[in-house]
Amino acid sequence: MKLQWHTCVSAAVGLLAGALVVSAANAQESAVVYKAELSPLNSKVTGSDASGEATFTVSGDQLTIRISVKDVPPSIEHWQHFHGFAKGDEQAQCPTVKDDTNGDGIIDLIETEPKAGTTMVPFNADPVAFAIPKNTYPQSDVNGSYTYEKTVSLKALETAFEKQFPGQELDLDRRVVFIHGVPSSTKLPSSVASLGDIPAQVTLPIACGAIRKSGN
Ligand SMILES: [Cu+2]
Repeated sequence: MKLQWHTCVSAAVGLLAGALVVSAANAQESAVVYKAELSPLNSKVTGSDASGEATFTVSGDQLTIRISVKDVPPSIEHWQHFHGFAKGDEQAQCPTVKDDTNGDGIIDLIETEPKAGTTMVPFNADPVAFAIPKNTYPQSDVNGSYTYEKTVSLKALETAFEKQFPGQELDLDRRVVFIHGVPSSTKLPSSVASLGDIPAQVTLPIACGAIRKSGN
């Protein structure tokens, strides 16, 4: 009788533990996380090795974008986006020194395009509005750090994205994150190209990371 009771209790404890494990697994399953480890670009211009991490957490209809960087030029605004290919299913990649096709020692925005594609989603005050040249990007502090965090409706972003890039889906794991920007006083050779009439100092890539689905 005593033995039976004991068996019964341990079975109940076992069931409870099982239920806890299952519910923890469900909670993990409901959020999908993508990550990009940011590596420096054009350190010779910036004078420091920018680094950081971008995470994209999808939970139901919510996409939370969190970008944390350090060792970027201090006290200026930093444009940041994900870039990718607007046609086909090519995987965007971060550029390397080999992509400095004009050999001026600087990888400018235009030189990143064959590897990384085009500017897609802005991580500014309103990513869904797709206003790329808008001064609502984060500003670094005096130590050259900042953290950007924004939660948007996934559906709203997907709808706006398809309007901008017909036939394309967000496909985060085919994209790369770029951080841009050096002080406007930075002297750059005239060979450094930019987008339209936007100063090359604003669009100069200073960090990049490929977005990948996270293991956890
Ligand atoms: Cu960009």
